[in-house]
Amino acid sequence: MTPTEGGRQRSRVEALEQAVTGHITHALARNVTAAKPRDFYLATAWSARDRLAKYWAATQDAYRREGTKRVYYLSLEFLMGRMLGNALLNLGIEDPMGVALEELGVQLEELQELEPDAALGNGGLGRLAACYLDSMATQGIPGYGYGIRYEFGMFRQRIEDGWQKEMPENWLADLNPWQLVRPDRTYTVQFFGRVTSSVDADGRQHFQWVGTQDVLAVACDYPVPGYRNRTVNTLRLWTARATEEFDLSYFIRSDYSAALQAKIQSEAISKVLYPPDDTSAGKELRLKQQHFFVSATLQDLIRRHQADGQTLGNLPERAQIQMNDTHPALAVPELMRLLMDEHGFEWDAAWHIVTGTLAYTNHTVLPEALETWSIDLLGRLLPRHLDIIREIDRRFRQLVETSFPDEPERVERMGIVGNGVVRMAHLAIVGSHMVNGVAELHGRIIRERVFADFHDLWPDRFTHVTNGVTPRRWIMKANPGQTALMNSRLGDDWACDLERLRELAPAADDAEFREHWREVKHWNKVALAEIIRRETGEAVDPVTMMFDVQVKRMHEYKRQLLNALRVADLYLRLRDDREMDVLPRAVIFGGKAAPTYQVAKRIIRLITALGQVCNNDRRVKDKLQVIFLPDYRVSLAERIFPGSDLSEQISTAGYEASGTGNMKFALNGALTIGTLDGATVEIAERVGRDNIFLFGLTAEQVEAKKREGYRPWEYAEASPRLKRVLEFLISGDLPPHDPDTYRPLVDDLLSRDPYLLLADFDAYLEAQDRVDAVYRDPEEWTRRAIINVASCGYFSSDRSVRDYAERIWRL
Ligand code: D6G
Repeated sequence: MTPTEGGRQRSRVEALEQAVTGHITHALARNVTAAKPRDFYLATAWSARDRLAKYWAATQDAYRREGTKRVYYLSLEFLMGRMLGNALLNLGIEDPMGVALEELGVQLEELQELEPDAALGNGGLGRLAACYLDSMATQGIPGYGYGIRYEFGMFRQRIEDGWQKEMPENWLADLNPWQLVRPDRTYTVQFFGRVTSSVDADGRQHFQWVGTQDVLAVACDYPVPGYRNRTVNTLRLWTARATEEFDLSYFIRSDYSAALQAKIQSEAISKVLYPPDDTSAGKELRLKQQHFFVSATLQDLIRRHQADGQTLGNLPERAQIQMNDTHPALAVPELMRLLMDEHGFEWDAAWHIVTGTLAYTNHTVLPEALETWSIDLLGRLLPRHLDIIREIDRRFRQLVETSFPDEPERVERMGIVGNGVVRMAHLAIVGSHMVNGVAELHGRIIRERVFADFHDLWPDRFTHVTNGVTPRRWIMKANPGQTALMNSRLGDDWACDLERLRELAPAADDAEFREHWREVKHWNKVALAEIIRRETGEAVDPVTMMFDVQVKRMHEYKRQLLNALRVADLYLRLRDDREMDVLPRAVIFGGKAAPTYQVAKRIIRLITALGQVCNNDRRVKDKLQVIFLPDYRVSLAERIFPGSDLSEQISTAGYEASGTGNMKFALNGALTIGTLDGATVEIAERVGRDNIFLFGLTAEQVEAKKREGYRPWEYAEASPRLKRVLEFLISGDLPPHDPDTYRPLVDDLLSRDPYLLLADFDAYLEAQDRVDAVYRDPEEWTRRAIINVASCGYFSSDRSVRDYAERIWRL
């Protein structure tokens, strides 16, 4: 550092110190000497926000002035995680802030731990939304996230007697330093009521939605800083407020609870995130949430468009709306309604605007997750929308009939309204100009299978954009050790041009670099081991044990159960022969099960039971430990990926649309054992088949097996090891020592096994043996890990967002 640089650094530190102490004194009215860590956290966050605020206002002004097209990312879920570390990193003031706080006698690291995760999402879909916001801001794209500010986010998971227990997550219990409440952006959202019509002097029919129950949507803004580019975008989340604080007539009669009833009902809308994972939660409140956030968002963006001096006719040139799954699909009828009923457009002109503006991302091929709403419910809650949907359906069916004459079954299959329900995916496809899958394979599956009829009609409407993750949070922030090592080779400007990781490939053959690489991994494993000890009381050895990790939502198709069966097999073999020469492993699991998903909860119980038997058997323990890390969430994930050796991506081929955990592992130097599913296919293509452990049936083979009639019991008959494992599960040997606890799992595997665990079991064991062999050669393992990182630059969400911009948003 030159003397001038040193001087500049000094003055930055001093300015930050002043900012922090200033907030403690003025905003918290507290003496700095009496300040607690929580006060320092708030003051630090406010200091960061002050700096963001300046850029925030300037960015929004520039968007207005320059009139560039805006992108609206509508999502019921945003899994943002913690914001402080990210804000400091992106502002480029991490180091001086660290020094400033140190001089004030506190550690930045510790303050960061005080921030509750903003967990307004269930899993991959919500985290993807967060990564895309980061990437849009980093690339200077005028992107806006729109969703709901749930008072209670994703539940906190505890393990009690081995079972999952859900606790409410009150992330707003304390002051939230990031949010900017914007009462000046409040909209009325209507529900229920009825539709009347009138004819004007020109003979045009007009519809009025009357007698409605209204709820107010109040904006709450969160800054989304780009990486060191002075751009700050907005995440705008809506809170529900009652139109009248309370009904005064009841209040006067001292009936307080009746007086508050309406308020409670209205405000329930933004109370809690649904944790349905990917099954459709057939709940009225969920539908209310969807309409609530869609309506407020559309009103807001129309207002902004008009405030820019534009007429609505050119909305598609100035605004693109990306629907993250079908949860925002009511945007189709709601935008039609706003354009026709509120802004006087005719049907055709309105439809042109709607389809020019909207695009839809599909995230799942599970049939049970394709959202539908009963006509009764939708018609009661949103009568005008149902009318509009029926009219869209009528016109659409006509089009299909003309395009495919004499194929009435096809028309029926493609209908938006049918069998008493509205099919939201069909509504979203018909109302969009583009529909995309989230990985290459998934794109193909929706074109050829799930939405084949639609693809026949509109081949050009379908595309795919492979998911990505932000390297700022998932490499730089999560893994400072690896970042520093990479900087030593690449300089420090690879994070916004991740394809540059390629230049790391030659380092894989550099023994000294590999040595450093192993050191970094070692310390990351030490840190993870410490978390494991704190959270579970178990001591895992980062030196002798491979950390073999599967973290993600608990779901049958993700096959945590297959992993558990393999663990059980290893345990049984070790019990027979304790001298057996196997690679010592800590098999680590993390993930939440939807509270009503009994099978998934039973699988968690099985994993914790395996932990009880392995970790308490002194002679097995050195070779096999099983850990279930409770409360998997973004901030925990940031510690897990860097500390992992092996990434388990073992879903049934054809079921995982993309996955993003697979990318985070690979970019943090873990090798993957996996099936050819989702984006793992593309990881394999890039890292090369020698640098990944693939096994199991392909998507085509899975389909073929199902077509031919899959008989899982034959696999159990044919594989003695598999048979023994299944018998072990119902032997009563496993805690809680009741043979019936795991019997439903075993019965289902032997009779239906819809996700083909038994068919892939032997291949999985064989692949794990290959893992063992390579891990025993640390030089080779490290070489492959470096190659993995060097080959995965493609999986930056910056690239994904560029693909969206080009193929879908036409920016
Ligand atoms: C954010 C930041 C603030 C800006 C505002 C614009 O709250 O600086 O003025 O967004 O909001 P709209 O006027 O676009 O709704």
